[in-house]
This record gives sequence, structure tokens and C-alpha cells, in this order.
Amino acid sequence: MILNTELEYKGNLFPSKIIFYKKHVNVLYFKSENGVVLQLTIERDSVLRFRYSTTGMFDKDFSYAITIYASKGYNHLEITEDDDKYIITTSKLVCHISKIDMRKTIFDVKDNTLICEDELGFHWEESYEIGGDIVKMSLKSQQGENYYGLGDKPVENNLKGKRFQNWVTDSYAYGRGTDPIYKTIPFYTAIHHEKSYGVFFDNTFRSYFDFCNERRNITSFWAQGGEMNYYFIYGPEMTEVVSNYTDLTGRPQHIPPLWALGFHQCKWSYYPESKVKEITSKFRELQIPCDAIYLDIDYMEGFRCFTWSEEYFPDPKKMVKELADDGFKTIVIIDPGIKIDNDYSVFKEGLEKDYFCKRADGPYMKGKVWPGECYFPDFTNPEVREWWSELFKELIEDIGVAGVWNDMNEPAVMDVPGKSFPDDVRHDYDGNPCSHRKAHNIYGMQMARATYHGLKKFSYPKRPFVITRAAYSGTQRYTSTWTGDNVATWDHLSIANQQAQRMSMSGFSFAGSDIGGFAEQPNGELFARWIQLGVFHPFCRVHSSGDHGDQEPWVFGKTVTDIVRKFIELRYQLLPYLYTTFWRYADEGIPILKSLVLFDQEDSNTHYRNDEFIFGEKILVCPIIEPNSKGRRMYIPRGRWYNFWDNSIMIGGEEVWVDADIDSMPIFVKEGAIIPKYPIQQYVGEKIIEQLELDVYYKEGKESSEVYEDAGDGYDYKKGRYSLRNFNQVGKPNSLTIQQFKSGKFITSYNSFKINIHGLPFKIDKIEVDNEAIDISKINGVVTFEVTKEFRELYITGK
Ligand code: MIG
Repeated sequence: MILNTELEYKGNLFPSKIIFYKKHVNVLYFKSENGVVLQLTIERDSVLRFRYSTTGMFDKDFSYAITIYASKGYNHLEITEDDDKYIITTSKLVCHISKIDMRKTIFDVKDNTLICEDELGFHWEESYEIGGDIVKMSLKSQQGENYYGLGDKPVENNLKGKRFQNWVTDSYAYGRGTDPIYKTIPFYTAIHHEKSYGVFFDNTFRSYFDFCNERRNITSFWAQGGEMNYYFIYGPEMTEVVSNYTDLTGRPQHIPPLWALGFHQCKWSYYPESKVKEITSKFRELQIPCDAIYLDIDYMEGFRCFTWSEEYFPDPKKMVKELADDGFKTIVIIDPGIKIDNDYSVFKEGLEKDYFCKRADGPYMKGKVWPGECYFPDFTNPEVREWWSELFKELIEDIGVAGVWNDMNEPAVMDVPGKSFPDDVRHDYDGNPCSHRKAHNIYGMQMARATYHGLKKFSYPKRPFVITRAAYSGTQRYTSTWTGDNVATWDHLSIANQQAQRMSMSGFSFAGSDIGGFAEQPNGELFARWIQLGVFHPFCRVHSSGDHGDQEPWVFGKTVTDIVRKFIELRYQLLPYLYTTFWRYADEGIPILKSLVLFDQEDSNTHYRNDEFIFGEKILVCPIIEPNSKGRRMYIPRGRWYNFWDNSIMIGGEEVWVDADIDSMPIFVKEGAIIPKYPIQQYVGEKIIEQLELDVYYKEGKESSEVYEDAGDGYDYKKGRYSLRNFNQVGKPNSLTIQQFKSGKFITSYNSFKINIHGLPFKIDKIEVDNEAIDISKINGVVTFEVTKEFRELYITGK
């Protein structure tokens, strides 16, 4: 019996007193009398890694999550001891390790405040049935401490009082609270007394997190095997915690192609070719912007990956080309299950090369999925990943497919208990052979990784686009993701909102939900409200199972079509803004969506907020998640905000009613923001951008904004061919100055900005661009004028 609770079992074992200590550069070893070794690595001043061995020996240090690019090094390290503890001091932290029982206490070095404290600390159980240990850690929960993160959990932002399990699971029509679902991201952030830290438990076995559920003041986590191996990440800003976590587990290896931030349309399934074209033509006819169209499993021949149904898609290359000419990128699904069929080359090759997973006693792992009985590549074997990546040559290089969608990679298996592989299945685990107990949670990640490498190779010089359903920490380096098989209900709209925020907070920003719901069918109102939310998610795709009717933007009548168009158009206008936030995320790990707690952690009102979030740095949105709404109550974070629709000013720090009839939603812009906008396009690249619009929101005081652009595809940006504009706005009662600092070697297609100034509190007398006055005779009412994109300083004065 495997125990699912941290304390149920009374045979817990604990480290005893420390009898030995050794330091090796930045790695400290502490050994207890009963043989437990704590290996403490100072990764950075604010990041400590704790690793425990109960036998005195550690497994080979190997992790799929940690990137080789993680920054190492610290400014300060000092180790001292007194009678009862070791004291480790960095420039950010002080960590005490008790000599009596190995328990740890961590303080902020600046003001000595307590940040995190072991309760029982490390303890374990012997797992006699299986072997190895069930490894556990328990921490005291401080007064007012709250918890966030953990990936795709479909619950409220704040995790306090709840318990979760991590075991990647196919979860058709999951609901609020279903646990576990598709992803394992064993990383949470905590906040108390205005300071935030994070814990990343890098253990791929089935794991559990308990946030004051089993015991009121205790937070604990444990796993059914492997090592107690976790990273303690200090902020004190929550954004820093998340950014340090992605420093460890990686950030997207490149910015997505700009089109991937456009709108995507999907269904299970669009076929044959004529149907696909009917859909894409309709988008153009109705002038609803769209950049990507998806082919689900029916495009294949009998669900064999890397094949095409001759009946439905007789000439895929021609079709993909025609779609591309119309601005559509084709994305196809690829599942892990390879049909057992001796006439199928992928199967034959996999068999010959011995690339499929095997059961412990020798036979292949056989499981039923869409193609019928299948074998499954062992993506944890680097040679298999290399082979898999090569399989994309024809699809990408030849046929011209632009993106690949990895599904069922939990791995999902039909008609078996557990809906996946049995525990005994063997995996290479990059040369660390193990059972499925250890490999399960990373199987999907390794498939997505192999797919990504294939696409990267064969899309070159373009950027690849991959989307995956299953994921473990670190998957954000390779792909985007969606939240799986949700349902067309109002509650799911709110779940989607939570999940996208949570994924962002968990270091994986490039995420979105099946807009409108996968199972069942939304009515027009729900669909419209979901689109309104979806256009503010980094990944924006309508998808549905199709067995309850159609889900294209036009099937709900003209009113809904118009609303959908309006919001998708808004997304396309905001593309340079979104692209800038993506670059920030890829570069520094700043989450694209910021839950209010992440935006203003010092305001405790934000700690339990769920619905509102900041899109990028400057735009506050709050979806309408109930039917028949004319508006809603929402919390406006501290500061002054412009209502996007009418420019009225809202003073934050309280909950207010905001009007939002069906064709609107609450959107606010932070004062001082400069928001870049492109003209509406039907797809990215439809138009050459002739002018960049800059919406300037006057603020008395200072604020800075940035606009990042590059070619929107390719890798030249990594060689400096990007354009970064930093704008500093300084507003005074009767003047406004905007300075621009430009860097990068990319030359944007436009030559001028169209500047729209919102909320200017004075009447303009004079506008000077780099000390030269410009004609202002035509300016009245809305303050709009053109200036060269090269300007250094814009100076506006008036009374
Ligand atoms: O067992 O490929 O989540 O997006 O349309 C269902 C068919 C398999 C599940 C995915 C869904 C996809 C569907 N797939």
C-alpha cells in the first residue's frame, strides 16, 4: 500500500544529530548520526538546493527540468557555526541548519525576518513493497501565508487549504477541482508578511502537495520514490521568484513566430480538404482575422502518424500551399501511439531499431489508442528522440506544415485502469534506466521536446511552433500548451481564466484553453464571453470536439460574430504589445499574465482575487464569467487606471462595479502606459506596417514603457536584429515629455508613429519634436498627431 498522506503512517524516519560537515566550493554536506546526508548547493544568492539521501549515497544527478543555461554564482557566501547550528549566509539569505535534527530555518538577510521554517523537515518512510523511500518534507505555514502556482490545477488562485497530486493524466471533461490533470509542475510560490519565496520539488515520481489541508499550519510535499530534492527560491518579489524558477527550468528557446500569437481555429475534425477550405474562406469572407488552421487525427491514414488520408487529403502539399497563400498556417496533430502494422514504415523502423517501450519482463508495451493497438516510442531515450525528430522532415520541409500539435502524450491509453502505462514499463531516462513510476510525468515533455527539435531543424530558417497537452517543469523551453478537454459551461470559462493565470505564474506563459469549450456546445453568449477572455491569453485557439455542433465564430448569429470579430481585431491591434511581453518573458521569465497577487503582493486584498489579471505590464482585464451580465464587480489594483473604452479614470485599491454589456468587457490601462498598436490585419504579414500607433495615457509623474519588434520570424533577432524602443513619459500639470531610447539593428517598415494622447489635463499650446515645433492647428478634441519614429524627445506644453 502506498500512503497518500503525509502523516498517516506512523513509521516516519527522521535525520538524527549532525556529526559531520564538509564544504566543497558551493556545495555543503551535512551527515547525521543515522546516515542521512543533506547536500546543500548554493545555486545563487537567492536560490538554495536541498537534496537528501537516507543511505549516504545519492542517485546520479540528472534532471529533465533543469536547463544547462541556468545561471550559477553568488556574490557572497559565508558559513559559520555555533553550538547548535550551522549558519549559511549569502547576499540574500541566511539559512540555519540545526545540529540536533538537521532542520532548517531561512531568513531574509536584510532585516532578519523569518521566511521559511522546517516543521518536521525532511522525513521518510521505507517503501518495502516497491523499494526506495517515500520522501517527505514538511514546513511550518507562517501567519497569513498563502500559496500559488502548481501548473494547471483547475481551482482558485490561492491554494491554501488544499491538497494536490501530480500525475500527468488524460482528463476528458474534467471539472473544477479535478486532480490531477494533464500537467506536473511541482513548483509553488508562497507569500507572507509581504515577502514571497518559492519551492520547486524536482522529483518526477507521483508527488503530493498539501497546503495546510491535513494540518492547519503545515505545508508539506512528498513523493512516492526518488529523492527529496528541492530548490528554495527567494524573492522577495513574487515576480523574481517565478523568474528565478524559469532561470532554473528554462525559458522559451526563442520567441514564437509572430503569427503564432494570432488567432487559431481548430476542431476535431476538419476534413476533407474542401471542408478545411470552406472554413478558411469563411474567415476571409467575414473578415475575422485568423492565422492558423488545425488538422486533428482524421487527416491521417487510419490514425497512423506521419501519413495522410488519400481520400480526404489527396494532395496535402498543394493544400498547405494554397492555405499559406491565403495567410493560413497549417498545424497537424501527432500522437505518441504508433500503430502495430507491418506495412507501416514508422512502425517497422521503430521495431527494427528497438525504439518502443517495453514491459519489465520483456514484451513491448502494447496499448490501445485511436489507431487500435499501438507501441510507444521511448522518448526518454536520446536516440529515439533524434529518430523522432527526423520523422518530421517530409511533413515540415516538404509539405510545408507550420506547426505540430502533440496530444495524448500523458501517455493516454484506452480501456485500462489508470488510463496510462502500467508502472513496470521500462524507460531509458537518458541512460538512467527506470520504471514508468519515475518516467511517467516526463514522458509527454520528452515527446514534445523531440517534436520541437524536429520542427526546429526542418522549419529553419523559420521558427518552429509546437503545442503539447502533457508537460513537466521545463516544457516551456520547447512548446506552447493548452488546458485539455474542458467543457462548454460558464464554470469552465472561469476555470480557463484560473488555469491560464496559474500556468503563467508557474513559469509557463504560452498557454490557453479550448475557447468555447471542448466537450458540449456553448451558446452564443458564452462563446462571446470566452473569446473576450481568450484574446488575452498568450495562446488563443478555438477548439471543440465537434460532436455537439459547430464552433466557428459565425455559427451563433450576427451579433456574436460581430463581437468575436471586434475582440479578435483588438488582439491583432495589440500584437506588438503582446510580442513585447513575450520577449520579456522569453528573455527574463517575467510571466505574461499577472494575477493580481503577482502584480501587487503588498496589497493583501489581492491574495484571494481570482478573476482579474494584468495582461503584460499595463493592461488590466477582467472577464465576464456569468450569463446575462451587464457588468460586474471587480477589484481594481492600487494606482490610477484608464477605462479602455471611455478613458474615464478609476482609482484603484477597491472593488467597484464596471459596466460591460455583451459587446464589451472590463479593460483598463495603467496610467502612464504607452501601448503600441498595429493596424488590423486578417493575418500576420497581410499588410506592411506603414505606421505604428502609440496610445499614450497621460500620468502626472513618471512611467516607462517599451516596444520590442523584430522580423517576426527567423533567428536574426538573436544577432541583434531587433528594435527595442524605451519610452519614458514625464507628465506635469501643464507639460508632457516623452523620451525615446532606441536600441537594436532591426529597421521597422514604418517611418512614423501616430500618437494618440489620452487624458491630457491641459490644452496644448505647443508640441516640440526634438526641439522643433510642429503644426498643431489640426489638433482638437482627441489629441492625435504624427511624428517621425526617430524622435528622441517630444515636448508638449499647454495650459
Ligand atoms: O481522445 O484528437 O485533448 O484536443 O481534439 C481524444 C482528438 C483525443 C484529445 C485532445 C483533443 C483532440 C482529441 N484528443
